[in-house]
Amino acid sequence: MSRTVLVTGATAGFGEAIAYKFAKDQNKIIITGRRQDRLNKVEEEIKNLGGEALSLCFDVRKQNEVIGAVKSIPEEFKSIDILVNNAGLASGLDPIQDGSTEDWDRMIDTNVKGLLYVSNEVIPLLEDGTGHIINIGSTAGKEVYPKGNVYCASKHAVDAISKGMRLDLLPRRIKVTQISPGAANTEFSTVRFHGDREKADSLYTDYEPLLAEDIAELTYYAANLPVHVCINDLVVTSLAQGNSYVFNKKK
Ligand code: NDP
Ligand code: 8X3
Repeated sequence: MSRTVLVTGATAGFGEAIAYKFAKDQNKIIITGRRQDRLNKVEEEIKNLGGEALSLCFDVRKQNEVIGAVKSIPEEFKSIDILVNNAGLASGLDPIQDGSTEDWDRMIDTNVKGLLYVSNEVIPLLEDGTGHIINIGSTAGKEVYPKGNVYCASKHAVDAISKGMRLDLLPRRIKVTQISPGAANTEFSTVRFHGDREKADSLYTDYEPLLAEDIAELTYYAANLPVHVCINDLVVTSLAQGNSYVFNKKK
């Protein structure tokens, strides 16, 4: 059965891997992000894998852009089965007393308000009885780690929003799943350190972190269970991670 899947933040990391995983079943994939060149590349790859693709280039922080993008979805993509709220980021890793309000705004506007803006437009397009929202949370949404302050707060908000969505959408029989990963080697830390790739890479040495493909696998699993089964929350780390901040590194 072919389904329509909208994945926010599909130009890199988890979202890109999720788009490819779902494309293999000849699904229709709506991919979003701010980088049009990346969207073009992912769209091409989805087609190579046998899926149909539609790109929407917008910033989840800008409500008018979100509204315009969802309105522009053509009829054949408009009946959405699965919304994957994945777009998100960390900006900075500083003690609260040294934090930048610009970083704080960026994280709250993207991870919390952006997720809400997209959900507000897409929930009306989900089918009662078969619709599914999958929110990408984080272990940072379960437990705060040193210097994680505002990023952790934004992911705790995703945790609460996911629970709230599940209650409110219960009468419509729309599934709400949160997937809460630990550290994974994507572009996440390069973005967090404002482009410092070397500093970002140093976080993933001496242990085997999660990969984007691991999260794609779990998202696909959650979306392919019998209709009466809903995974509420799936907390996942690599074998080297014991909670949101304790690691078993080789050195
Ligand atoms: P990446 O940086 O690799 O990918 C992030 C994606 O989000 C990109 O496609 C980016 O697209 C998109 N995005 C960011 N800001 C915006 C915006 N304002 N508007 C639209 N799209 C945006 O990171 P990950 O794949 O690792 O992260 C994906 C999600 O997973 C995030 O919510 C993150 O918090 C969460 N997470 C990550 C973990 C990790 O260790 N990597 C662990 C747990 C959770 P573009 O730049 O083109 O706009
Ligand atoms: C991203 C993982 O550990 O950097 O949510 O917070 S972590």
